[in-house]
Amino acid sequence: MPTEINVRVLLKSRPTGFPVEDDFEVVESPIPQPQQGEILLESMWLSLDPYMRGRMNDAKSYAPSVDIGEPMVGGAVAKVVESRSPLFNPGDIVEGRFGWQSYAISNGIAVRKVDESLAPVQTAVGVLGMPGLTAYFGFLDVCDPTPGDTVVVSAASGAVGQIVGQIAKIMGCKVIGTVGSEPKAKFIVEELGFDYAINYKTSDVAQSLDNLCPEGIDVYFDNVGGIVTDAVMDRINIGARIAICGQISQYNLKTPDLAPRNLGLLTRSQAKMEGFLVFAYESRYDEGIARMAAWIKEGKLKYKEDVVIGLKNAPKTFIGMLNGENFGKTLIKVAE
Ligand code: NAP
Ligand code: FER
Repeated sequence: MPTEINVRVLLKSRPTGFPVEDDFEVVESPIPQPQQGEILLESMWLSLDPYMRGRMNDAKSYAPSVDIGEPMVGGAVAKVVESRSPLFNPGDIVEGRFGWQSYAISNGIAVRKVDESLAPVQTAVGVLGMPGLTAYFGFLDVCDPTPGDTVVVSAASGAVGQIVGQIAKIMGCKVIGTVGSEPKAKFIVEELGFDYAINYKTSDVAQSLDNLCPEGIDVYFDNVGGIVTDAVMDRINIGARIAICGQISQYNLKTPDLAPRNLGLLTRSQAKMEGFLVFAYESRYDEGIARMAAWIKEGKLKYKEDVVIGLKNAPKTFIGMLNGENFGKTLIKVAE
């Protein structure tokens, strides 16, 4: 039985606009005791993801809000340190929604054993977990790519975007990524094999798209919304497919942007725009994990992580990620 304390990060107040560190409270509590049928988990890696911003609001969603005074929600990779369940043994490495805390109790529901032979265990919340599966199913299923398609992906160096662009290359597409810095632009082209990058903060996105893809755009995988999406939409081809994965440019606005008024573009181009949630593909996760793990082993799929050590750093790291300060999949290393 471990002797340390449980560090927990609670939601202290609901932000309006961008969250601030004071919206969170770091507390120390005793380590909880598992009851019959339960397991005690020591968190190893906490995933920080944009959807968590939505859970800080008191608003209708696919999942309930975090209550004030409760630990923030979040996926994590953890080690079973004590088991009173026949399904788990001490030492098992598992993935589940264990929240922003160093120890958690679980009844084992929605807890997945991590196959340590596939890749480093933290990939279970990265490329071989929720963000990677979002890229895999969102691109292959929603965008229905064909070799030779011109594909644009926004937030292209991030957890989801970096995987979308590489899968698009594996599928024989031409790929353009939009990013918010020069190092990110260089990285997606030179390290990940994207054809081109556009820095939306320093260049005219519309003009860059005209230069880089005069043939138009067949697939748009949208992670951001806002001005990048406006420019892409103006250039979609007949029969284009647009996956609305996320709209991060809108998550922290006090007053949301006007709803899109350019939907006539979909009529003219006979295009399909579809929103999706990765959870709809749960019955096919094993397929996505196996295929992406094989691509990693073959050297066809790379993944970049942005690791910050210590749970107490989760609030500022999360706020930084919403601001584009992360470079790759944002992870908190909680413990070895
Ligand atoms: P991420 O890309 O690793 O990190 C977020 C990135 O968003 C930042 O690094 C920043 O990159 C970019 N960003 C922030 N503000 C922006 C703005 N105003 N305009 C343009 N870009 C901005 O995050 P992720 O985990 O991969 O998530 C990406 C998107 O996928 C999010 O919208 C998320 O909500 C969505 N998502 C959806 C599902 C689903 O089931 N539908 C599942 C997972 C994630 P730059 O430096 O490039 O600006
Ligand atoms: C995300 C953004 C939004 C996400 C889920 C949502 C799983 C869902 C929002 C809602 O239901 O309101 O990144 O990831």
